[in-house]
Amino acid sequence: MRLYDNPASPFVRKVRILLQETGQEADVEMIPAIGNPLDSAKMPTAQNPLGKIPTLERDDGPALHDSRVICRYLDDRGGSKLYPLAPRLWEVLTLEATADGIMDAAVLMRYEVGVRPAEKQFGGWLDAQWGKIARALDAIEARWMGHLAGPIDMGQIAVACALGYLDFRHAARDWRADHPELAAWYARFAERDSMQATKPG
Ligand code: GSF
Repeated sequence: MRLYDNPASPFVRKVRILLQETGQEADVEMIPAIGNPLDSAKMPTAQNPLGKIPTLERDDGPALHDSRVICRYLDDRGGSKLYPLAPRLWEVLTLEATADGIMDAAVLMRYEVGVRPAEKQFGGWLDAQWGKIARALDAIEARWMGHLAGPIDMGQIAVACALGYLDFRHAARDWRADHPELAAWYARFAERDSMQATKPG
């Protein structure tokens, strides 16, 4: 299998962490793919019409995307249980969707300042996207800490990837200031070998 990859991508990091946690990393070749909505030349548009990564090319079937589909496929292939059975599955999927939403907003903020021409950048857009991130972090701090204390699952991995991306691209926003319990959880989770081996760069 071939995974289209960018070491800065929090969504690709979800897949890379799952591969390490399930002992499948040797089965996947990483293919560099750097791009953005205005420059998709190096993105796998033949395998994923959206031109986004991660995209997983398989030898025995069509390419898979997006990160949630790829993670569920690899979790099934590895016989692991990072997606548990129902009813806990519904919580895990909702927590992963919350974390993915943080990543979506954080990536859009990055594109606003890193891709759009300076004269077209709009501060209100950045504040609106950060508002989604702040509400999501507040919700995790208020309602999900019990879940985060449970056995590792894909929701926890997605939250860790989202927080690592905030540190990587939006450190000045200091997400830890208003979320001490989440910060303490992340300090412990970030010590995992799979986290240490996939730091964004
Ligand atoms: C989002 C992937 C994504 O936005 C998923 O895999 O869960 N729903 C998808 N990937 C970004 C790279 S990133 O993680 O920074 C991407 O491919 N951007 C290029 C583009 O054209 O949007």
